[in-house]
Order: sequence, then C-alpha cells, then structure tokens
Amino acid sequence: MRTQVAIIGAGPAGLMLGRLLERAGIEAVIIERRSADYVLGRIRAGVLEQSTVELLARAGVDERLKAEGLVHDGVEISFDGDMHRIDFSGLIGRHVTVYGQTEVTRDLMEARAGSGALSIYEAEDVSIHDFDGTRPRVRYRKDGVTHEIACDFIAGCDGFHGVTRASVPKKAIQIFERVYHFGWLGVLVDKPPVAEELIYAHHERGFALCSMRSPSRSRYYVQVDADEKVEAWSDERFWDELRRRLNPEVAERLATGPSIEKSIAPLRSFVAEPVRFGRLFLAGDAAHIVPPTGAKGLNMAMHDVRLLADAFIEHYGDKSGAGIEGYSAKVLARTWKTERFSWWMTSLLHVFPTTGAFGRRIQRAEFDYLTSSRAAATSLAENYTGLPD
Ligand code: FAS
Ligand code: PHB
Repeated sequence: MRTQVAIIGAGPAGLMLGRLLERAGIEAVIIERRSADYVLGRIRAGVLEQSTVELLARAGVDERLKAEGLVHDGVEISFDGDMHRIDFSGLIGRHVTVYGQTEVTRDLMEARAGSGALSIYEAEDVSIHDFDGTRPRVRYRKDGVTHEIACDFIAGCDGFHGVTRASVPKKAIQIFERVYHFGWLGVLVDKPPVAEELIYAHHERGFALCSMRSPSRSRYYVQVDADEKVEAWSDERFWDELRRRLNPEVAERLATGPSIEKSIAPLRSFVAEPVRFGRLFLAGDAAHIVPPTGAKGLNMAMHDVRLLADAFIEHYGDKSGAGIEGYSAKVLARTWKTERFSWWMTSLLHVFPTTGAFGRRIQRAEFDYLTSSRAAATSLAENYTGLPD
C-alpha cells in the first residue's frame, strides 16, 4: 500500500491531522493500535481554547460543538476556601469552551468514517522505518497478516507511550522532564455541576477541581499520591475528600451521585527536542506532556497538527519546504511557553512533599497577588484562554 502521509495514532491529534489533510486533497492513512471504542472510552480533557474551536470549524466538525459546547467567560480560583473569579472576557475579551475531548474525538471519527478515508484500528506491532531517508515506511500486523505502507511522511500522533518517538535514535533527541509525586483522581457523575464555571481549588489537604461536561454531567478531581490505587477510593470517600477541599458554601451545594467513570491520571511535564526527524514529525502528546492543571494538553495537540497540516499542504501545493523546515522550532517555541504556564498553575494549586511552611506562604502570596493585581490576573487569563500564535 502507498499513501502520502502515514499517521500513527487515532487520538485527537491524528484524527484532526487526517481531517485537515483530507479537506486539502492530501491522502493519509491512520494506523491505531486500539479499537475505536477503546479510544472513545478514555475520559480526558474538557476545555477548548478559542483557536481549537476555530480549527474544529475549519475541519467542518463543529456542528455539535456549536450546539452543546459551554462558553465560559471566566474561572474561579479558590485558596483555603477564599474564592476569586478571573474574568477572561472583562480582562482580555476572550473565553474558553467546555466540550469533552471524547466528543471532539467522536466528531472527528464520525467525519472520517463518513468520508471513507482509511483508518486501520487494532493494528498490532506497529513499526516505522527509513524516516531519515526519502522513502519512509510503516509496518503493522492485522488479523495475523503483516502489512507495509510506503509513504512520503510519517506523523507521530501516538501519544506519550507511542512507538514513533521511541524509534528515534537516542543521540538524535533530547528529553526534558519533571515528574510530579502525585496524580489526579477523576470522577464523572451525572449530576448538575456545582457552579456555572470551573473551580480550581488549593487546600492544605491537596488540589481539587470542579469541572463539567454538560448542564447535567460533572467532572471532579482531587490530588492524590502518585502510588494511590483507584480501588481504594469509594464514591463516598471521594465526595467527602472533595467537600473538605472546597469553600464551605460550595461544598454544601455539591450534588453527588454514583460515579460513571473513576480513574487516576499521572502528572508530568515533558518535552522532546527536536520534534522533527527527517520525514518523521511528532505532534501532541508524542512530543510533549503538561500537567492537566492549565487545560492545555489537547489544545497543544491541536496547535501542532494545524502547523503540520499547513506544512504538508504547502509542500504538496507550491512545493515550498518552509513549513516543514520551520515546524520543529515553531512547535517548541509555543510548547515551552505552555509548559511554563502549566507548571506555574500546578505549583500554585498543589501541595508538594517539599512545600513546607515557607512554600505555603509563597503560594498564598501568589494567590493574593493574583486577586489584587489586574496585571497578574490578565497574565493568567491570556495563558489560560490560549496564547496568540
Ligand atoms: P493521545 O494519547 O490522545 O492519542 C494517541 C493515540 O495513539 C491513542 O489512541 C493510542 O492508542 C495510539 N497509539 C499509541 N501507541 C501506538 C502505536 N504503537 N501504534 C498505533 N497507535 C498507537 N489534557 C487536558 O487538557 N485536560 C485533562 O484533564 C487531561 N487529562 C488526561 C488524562 C490522561 C490519563 C492522559 C494520558 C492525558 C490527559 N490529558 C488531559 C492530556 C490529553 O488530553 C492529551 O493532551 C491528548 O489526548 C493529546 O492527544 P494526542 O496527542 O492525540 O494523544
Ligand atoms: C476536565 O474537565 O476534565 C478538565 C478541565 C480543566 C482542566 C483539566 C481537566 O484543567
């Protein structure tokens, strides 16, 4: 089989790249190791930057988003029960949209299925070859038969644990990483959200987040130790712990019920440099990871694949290589600014083993500065709603 672009991974990055290329008349095959249902079953991000919403519109998959997305003009920050609203709209005239990653993935999957573009799910032993030459290839096994795809380019959209970054020779790549000794225990519940906007809460017992998926479905998180097991957390224990970390009036309003999903996500800051290796391009979680505190992971992935799609369109169109040559530097410039913001939000809101009494006073001072300075609030607003390109 031959194609122009072989995309490894059918998460939001791979599916969005495939969609943008298809609409530009560029042929791409997506190779995914899991089933479509498995990919849809992963509960992850919830907040879209305006630029991501615009990209979904460009891809022609924003019908449901327009109907069901919740536009938020601000967010609440809570510190030991004191609450302060960051007014995105009033400060910088921008907003975010709450629409689950699962729904973004579903919309992209359905659009691709409708177009007839080829996606190979449950592909086993995917491997990539000769991407440092001019004739890269992808190999995989399906139903016991080994297949090979010849292509012009390979897009590594296979996430943090994928095969593409792992296939780059160690001497050709530099890794930057910070592992946090805690994770997020997340719960999905079919109950109305406790507030109209998200609440990010710092408490001496740990971080908590009140989010949502719709007016009738909520998403909550509490910080837990990195070695915690989800089996140790009954719904009752989760709700009690969440209430203890929230402002008392908010805790009083909390509508609880049986969890329909419960999982622990590890937190990590990670960047690979560069993100291009000959004819292999990394995008999304394959290239970088941020702690979910800044709601950036999915949005970063969308930014990367927009750049990559435009680079391929330029290559196949007017035969210019400028986008391809500039891809890695552009992705990394934005990535590091977003890594900084996600690390800063995580440092402000979480309790670290090394925080100590001095550290907690510094965190409180950061919160007090945020609530008393328009400049500080504006900085959070412009980072959270998405930095300009
Ligand atoms: P993805 O990981 O979504 O997709 C990669 C795809 O590649 C997967 O479908 C995988 O099965 C496939 N794949 C892997 N190896 C392969 C191989 N060898 N061959 C073929 N296919 C392969 N971000 C937020 O903004 N907010 C959150 O709350 C949040 N929570 C998260 C929780 C968890 C547990 C994780 C892991 C991430 C979370 N993120 C969150 C970040 C997340 O939303 C990512 O940024 C987003 O999924 C990035 O999309 P992709 O780059 O497409 O990677
Ligand atoms: C979510 O709704 O899952 C969510 C929202 C904001 C974040 C992280 C996760 O920062």
